[in-house]
Amino acid sequence: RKKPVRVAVTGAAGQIGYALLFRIASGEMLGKDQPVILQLLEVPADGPQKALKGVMMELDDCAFPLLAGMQAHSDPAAAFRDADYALLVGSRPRGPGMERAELLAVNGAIFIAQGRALDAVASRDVKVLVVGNPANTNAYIAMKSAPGLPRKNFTAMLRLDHNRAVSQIAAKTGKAVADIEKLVVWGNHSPTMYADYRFATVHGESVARMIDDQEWNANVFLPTVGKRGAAIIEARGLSSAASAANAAIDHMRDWALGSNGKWVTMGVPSDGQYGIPGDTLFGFPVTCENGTYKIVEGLEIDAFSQERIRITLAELQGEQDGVKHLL
Ligand code: NAX
Repeated sequence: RKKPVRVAVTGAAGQIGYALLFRIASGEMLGKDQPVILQLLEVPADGPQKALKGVMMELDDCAFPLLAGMQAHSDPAAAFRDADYALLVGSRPRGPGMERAELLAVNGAIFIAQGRALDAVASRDVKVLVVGNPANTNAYIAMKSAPGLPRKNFTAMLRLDHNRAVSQIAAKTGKAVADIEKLVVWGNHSPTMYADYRFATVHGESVARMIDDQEWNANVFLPTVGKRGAAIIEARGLSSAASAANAAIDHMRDWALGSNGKWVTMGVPSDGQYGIPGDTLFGFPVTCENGTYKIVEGLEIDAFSQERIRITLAELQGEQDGVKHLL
């Protein structure tokens, strides 16, 4: 029997948390033979702490064979102790009428504190996934606040955008989602991200050639993927939760257990690939093996793609410049 690993989850009483924790505890993230200890973080207020207790009661009631332990915390320094995995879901998303500077400042405070806590108490190999928005910039802040941990341990979630793009391509081509390979979403997790199917294939056949419609790409596909989050809110009255939790599971599973040669999209710190300045937390195509990811290099970037990448990079640099004075 394998030794349990410690999985910290923040925002654990929120709606993504509710769709996420049961799947982690059932082995869908780290494998059906890997026991887990859940270290759950919520804000100290009574309401969220009480709600968290309720979620833990339900986790108990599932009698998951792989759930080897469970803790509730209000202090990141306790929740992240010896964590092997940290899913940072809780954040302050932009509310109505909230200024950008205010958004960056409140999240700056949260992710500086959490980055420092990870630096102080987590496993040196901790794999960190930031889901809470603005995800790329929050991951950047946490990474910069944890100088004692390798930069590569910090990632942001673009997998939901990636999965949305795969699903749209499957619908357009009439092919199975499982057969679509080599798709990538470049840039920021925001409507500016660039979902790119130029390299995508189905059983070796080019998807771009199959579709052969640049007008559809620019005016239907990209806006559909980019505005999908808003469309879900419009339809459901709530933001994406189950699909976001599913993407977080996919991201961590592939990172930990490998992507079997397949490309997946992760937001990771740049080492200068594709002209993206070093440290920028950017969506790239990666492959994962033995617990590490590798950016797919050497892809050709045409003029249309260059312009889309420029736009999403400019937005991201604006966000990251906006928090530099805090770091
Ligand atoms: P909820 O508001 O349902 O839950 C968030 C929870 O986080 C709350 O229970 C809150 O008390 C807790 N929290 C806030 N600050 C915290 C802190 N400092 N430490 C610990 N817990 C804290 O939001 P939910 O729908 O679960 O979404 C969570 C985050 O995911 C939001 O920021 C949202 O914008 C973001 N999303 C990111 C996506 C992505 O693809 N990267 C997609 C889905 C989602 O929109």
